[in-house]
Amino acid sequence: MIHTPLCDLLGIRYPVFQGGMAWVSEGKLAAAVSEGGGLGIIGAGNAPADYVREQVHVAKSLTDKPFGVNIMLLSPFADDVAKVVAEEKVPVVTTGAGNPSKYMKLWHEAGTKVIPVVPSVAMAKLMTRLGASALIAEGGESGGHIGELTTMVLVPLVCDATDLPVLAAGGIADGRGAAAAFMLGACGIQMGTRFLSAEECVIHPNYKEKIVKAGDLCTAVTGRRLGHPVRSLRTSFTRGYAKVEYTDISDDDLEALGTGALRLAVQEGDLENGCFLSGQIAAMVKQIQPAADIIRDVMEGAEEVLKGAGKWVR
Ligand code: TUI
Repeated sequence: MIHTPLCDLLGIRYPVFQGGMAWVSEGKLAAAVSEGGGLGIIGAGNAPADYVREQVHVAKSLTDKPFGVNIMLLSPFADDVAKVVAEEKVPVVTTGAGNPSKYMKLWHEAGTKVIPVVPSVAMAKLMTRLGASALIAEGGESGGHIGELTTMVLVPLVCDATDLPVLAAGGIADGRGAAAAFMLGACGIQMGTRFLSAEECVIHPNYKEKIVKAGDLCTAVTGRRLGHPVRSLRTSFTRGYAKVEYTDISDDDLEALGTGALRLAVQEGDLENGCFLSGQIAAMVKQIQPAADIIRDVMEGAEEVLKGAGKWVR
């Protein structure tokens, strides 16, 4: 059995987070992950506060175990969602795509543990100073909005920069990846893409099919020109975007190309216009299974790998 300080900090059986994915991780998936012994996380994305509150109630109705909400800080509703998290006394909040400093006091007063995604050493140090409970070091192999550094580089650098527990994210979907994360100094992992194939994940069947059929060169990054690079499956959407990204198209028109594309993928399974966010590791995701089985598979796999980790040592 793998047990780390993160398990004690949060009262969870396995040191595994399910990444808070916009439009994707609703209360049902988060509750299934928490019931399975990990930490399920509702993805607020660009959704209004009422929707997030509703999903928090769904999660509370399905599990007594701790769960979290992820706040996407570029959302126009981030301020309101931050308040909902405090009012509902959500046990854990994770943040992405920005700096959550201005909300830390509010969350701490509500007893909510703050676990930000940090894409750099500077952000790791700042969040440590401001009282974060742990940090998520997410490498650019991951799906959605990505930073510059890879998981292999970012995780040990962040571990060296903080005394807090660090979770590794980006490019992890099996026991080998989880074991490697522990070797880099992490004491937990976060997975997003692997949970896209969970039975309890409510995305359109076309989305799940694309994930389980994805190959090694399956993703592309769009949006670098606008300063927020996003990784998704190579589709007619990414090809169309790439064709115009470095032309004389205005920033507003480029931005408009992406607006609504994620919702089209998740809810309509729109193969033509949808943006199917995914990490590079989709190539390793081969079956649809319950969230609890995913967690168990990955952690039992990690245990096997770690038991054999000394095999080359003489
Ligand atoms: O946030 C994510 N992944 C996401 S957010 C998202 S929705 C979206 N859609 C279109 C454009 C942008 C977002 C889909 N996937 N992952 C966590 C993450 N956070 N990755 C990188 C960062 C990050 C980047 C900069 C965190 C902090 C940060 O700070 C910059 C600063 O100094 O303010």
